[in-house]
Amino acid sequence: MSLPEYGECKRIKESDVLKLYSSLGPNPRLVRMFLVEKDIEVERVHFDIVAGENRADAEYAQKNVMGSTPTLELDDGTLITESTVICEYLEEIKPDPNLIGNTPDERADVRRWARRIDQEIAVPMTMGFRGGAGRPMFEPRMNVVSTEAAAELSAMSDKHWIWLDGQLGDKDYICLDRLTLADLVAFCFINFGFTVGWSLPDGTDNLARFVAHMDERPSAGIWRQEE
Ligand SMILES: N[C@@H](CCC(=O)N[C@@H](CS)C(=O)NCC(=O)O)C(=O)O
Repeated sequence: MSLPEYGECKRIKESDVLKLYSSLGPNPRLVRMFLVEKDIEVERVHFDIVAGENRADAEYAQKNVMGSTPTLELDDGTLITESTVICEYLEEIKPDPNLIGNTPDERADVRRWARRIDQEIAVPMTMGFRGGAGRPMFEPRMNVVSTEAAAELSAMSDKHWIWLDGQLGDKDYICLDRLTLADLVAFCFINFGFTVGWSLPDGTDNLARFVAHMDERPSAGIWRQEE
């Protein structure tokens, strides 16, 4: 049995217009950085999530049942949600430059790191923020944990940032010795933290160096834009 070549799923023509429903926040900004790295242009629909615009729009609720951003909409109306899934999709329609691995082994490496960062760091960090400083914004719109649990989750994610710092060591990138989705996920959640008054925990000098060199990439400019 011959398997299709990775990257063969090219449903998109150059002329097609992709629409990204986007907002402030690490998830849409991850996709936007990925798009810049891939040199893919999209039409952007911006929601003010602080004002809850994304949740007040009945049409958007049909496009993304979670009510959150980002959502990618294709010319034919196909909807793709979940930030890392959107990145995977973009990699398939435009394999170069490669950001998720060229071989099954490389892809396993990138996906394992992206998932570890997402699950072990980004999820507790986000839940800690939503149940802590972000409670006034999030409590009316979704389930949030108690203030005590939020503090524990924030402390847990800090410990895991310190763990990631050790894994990074003196390397420039988290895996494959080049820029991958894993670096973009880490960078976006660190920057999200900076936007809400968080700082890298003590003992993360490697991550501080990582942030400084990632900041030099044109795609990092997304984090300096007013929205
Ligand atoms: N698992 C989702 C998370 C999406 C998410 O939490 N998006 C945030 C912005 S970073 C959002 O829309 N927050 C406002 C809200 O949920 O109303 C993904 O990876 O795309």
